[in-house]
Amino acid sequence: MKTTVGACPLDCPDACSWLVTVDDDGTAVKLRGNPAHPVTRGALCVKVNRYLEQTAAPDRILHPMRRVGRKGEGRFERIGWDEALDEIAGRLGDIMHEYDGQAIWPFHGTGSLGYVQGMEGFAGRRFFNVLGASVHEPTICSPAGSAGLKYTLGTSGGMDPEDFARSKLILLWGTNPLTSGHHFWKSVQDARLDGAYVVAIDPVRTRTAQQADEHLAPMPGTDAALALGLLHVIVRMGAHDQAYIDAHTLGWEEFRARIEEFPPDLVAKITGLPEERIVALGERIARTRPTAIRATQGLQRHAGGGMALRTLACLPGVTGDWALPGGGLCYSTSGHFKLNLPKLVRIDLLPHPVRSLTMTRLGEGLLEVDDPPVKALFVIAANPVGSNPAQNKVRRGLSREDLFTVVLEHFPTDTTDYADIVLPATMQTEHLDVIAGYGHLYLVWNEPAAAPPGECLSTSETFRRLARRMGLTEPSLYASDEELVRDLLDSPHPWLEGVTVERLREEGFVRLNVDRPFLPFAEGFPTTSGKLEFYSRRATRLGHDPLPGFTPHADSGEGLVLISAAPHHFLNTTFGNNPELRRRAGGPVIVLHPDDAAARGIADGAAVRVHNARGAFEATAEVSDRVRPGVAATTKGRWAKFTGGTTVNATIDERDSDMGHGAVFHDNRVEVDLA
Ligand SMILES: Nc1nc2c(c(=O)[nH]1)N[C@H]1C(S)=C(S)[C@@H](COP(=O)(O)OP(=O)(O)OC[C@H]3O[C@@H](n4cnc5c(=O)[nH]c(N)nc54)[C@H](O)[C@@H]3O)O[C@H]1N2
Ligand SMILES: Nc1nc2c(c(=O)[nH]1)N[C@H]1C(S)=C(S)[C@@H](COP(=O)(O)OP(=O)(O)OC[C@H]3O[C@@H](n4cnc5c(=O)[nH]c(N)nc54)[C@H](O)[C@@H]3O)O[C@H]1N2
Ligand code: SF4
Ligand SMILES: [Mo]
Repeated sequence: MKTTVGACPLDCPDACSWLVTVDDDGTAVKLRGNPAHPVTRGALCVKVNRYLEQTAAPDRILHPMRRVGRKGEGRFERIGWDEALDEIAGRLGDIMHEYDGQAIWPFHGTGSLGYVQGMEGFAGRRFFNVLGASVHEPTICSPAGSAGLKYTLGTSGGMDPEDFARSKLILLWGTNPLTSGHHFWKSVQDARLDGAYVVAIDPVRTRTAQQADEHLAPMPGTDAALALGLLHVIVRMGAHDQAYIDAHTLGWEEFRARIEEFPPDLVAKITGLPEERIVALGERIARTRPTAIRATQGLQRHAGGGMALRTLACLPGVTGDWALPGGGLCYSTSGHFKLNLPKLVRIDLLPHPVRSLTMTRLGEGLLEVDDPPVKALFVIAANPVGSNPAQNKVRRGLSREDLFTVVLEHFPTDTTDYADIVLPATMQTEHLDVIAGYGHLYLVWNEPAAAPPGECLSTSETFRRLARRMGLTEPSLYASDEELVRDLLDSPHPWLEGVTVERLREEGFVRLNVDRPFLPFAEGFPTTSGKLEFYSRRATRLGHDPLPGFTPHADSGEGLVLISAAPHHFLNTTFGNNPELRRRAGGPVIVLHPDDAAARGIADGAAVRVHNARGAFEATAEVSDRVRPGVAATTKGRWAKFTGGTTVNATIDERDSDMGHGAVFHDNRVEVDLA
């Protein structure tokens, strides 16, 4: 028996460190949380506890396959790697000859956040750069919030989640950590032991909201107005920190005038919250130092998602919390990892500048983009039929007979059904990688523990072989996995000093070289002015309001606002095929407020059809005041092939949010009828 250290590759803030026990004949027999990692603390989650079961699942793809049926049917024949690589190389050569490399779209998803095999390093990107392929803009998850925060703070990185243990007031704002990254809860518990008060702000009474001391349920997409209303109360009380504002912020007088425009009675109308609850929370923030805000991705999947985070990040600038251990805001820590991404992805290998294609507008990209049209699509660790907006449009795009689609996968998803060639990919216990948490400050090492089953190849190796097959001579295309990590770690930034492959291997994880508590803006803000920018020239230049403000929902009008947030038992569509997790999750449910259900003659447990002009799906109604009136809730992550051919994503629009081309998953109006 031997034990190998690894890292969970899934798109989850916790980036757990795990230990794999391998028996004498090389089979991985046990996978558990690493007790030495200060955030993982020996526990994984309900999903990843079944990771080894997934690696050995009977539906795992073990060999290259070629389509024999119609696109979408999912009928394939087994072929060899040689045949698969020959066919791909031949088709790519033809497309490049007839069009241009930009007719190729390397569509990277979030199935793995590894820098070597996954999205963070755009595995295979060097290869695509040499071909001059279009650049993939990874917009599906968090770009709106990140872009918004950058206007205010100069970075999307904020507090260390571990420092929430020092907070006295915690606002869990548009985040459901007990489902979507439960290791953060330890910090909340520690803070509570020390007397902290916890408020959840979420249109839905989630698992997390149930555990909070107080729950406010605003209408979705109104958070920026709420933040301005809270600031109104704080400023009226004179509780703003003038000394901090003078020393560390830009544009206070202008911002103060904006705050004046949002008195609590108006904010009550916008948010649907009682005025006295807004005032009470404003007063509580005014008198509680340090106050910390945990706001994550759910909050920004709206037309005004970028503006929401931009505005929220001003709150600790007004109260001075950014200067205090346990004060400030945390969205994602990924901005703090100053890795050498340019050296890893080598954008300089592009023969000429190329266009970008936006991940969340795949339907449009396949059906409407011209000059050149997309002729080859590589889907890498993504399941766009399940996870993208506009499911029906995506299916139409993927059905194009003249589109050559290659999917690298573990399982026969709704997307592999449209592939011309399917390539079997290794899973995390079978390849090398390194992961950065976006909910902590550690780099986590993943050593391969077991041999890949069947003919599975890692993504990095797949692209080395394809490069050879195409006769490409650029030496960096043949870098080994370990060389790729060395390029990534080759950074002069002091926070990465001493972070080496050797140490990562030896220790399993390494914390960034930052103090504890971590005050990210102790030396100033990484904006042009060096200050927190209430007033942003950069925003103005890029066509936005110079000041933080409130941007309303775009999908206005009739119907209920449908939120489709993280499911407890799946991770996006990953694990959506696991029989035990499917059993525990049950079928698709839509939660309706009793008033909204009554207005439609819908009783608890009724079969309903949820629809809008974009599409429809079927679900069972749960009538409950867990949702506020006007709002309905379901979860993402189902496989369409198990739920009658469509999921909630059939109802979602391909529209961009206000910043960063982010998606608008929760900015979605639907009607609900008895089925
Ligand atoms: N179990 C599990 N864990 C996951 C995932 C999963 O699928 N399953 N997904 C992973 C991924 S990819 C990500 S990006 C993260 C996402 O995790 P979160 O950032 O937690 O995102 P969501 O689950 O989309 O939404 C979080 C909460 O925001 C609320 N919300 C939606 N709109 C609004 C709004 O306008 N205002 C307010 N105040 N609240 C709003 C929703 O009701 C929901 O409870 O989780 C990761 N972790
Ligand atoms: N309705 C609704 N939809 C949403 C959201 C929402 O809030 N509501 N949230 C969105 C968010 S936050 C995200 S991040 C996206 C996620 O959307 P995607 O990025 O498409 O992620 P998944 O659906 O998990 O599909 C990932 C696939 O990658 C495969 N995979 C995993 N690891 C590897 C690997 O190492 N190599 C290869 N080749 N394949 C691998 C898995 O088997 C899985 O099928 O979904 C979005 N979709
Ligand atoms: S999904 Fe999140 S909580 Fe679960 S093991 Fe992976 S990193 Fe940890
Ligand atoms: Mo995500």
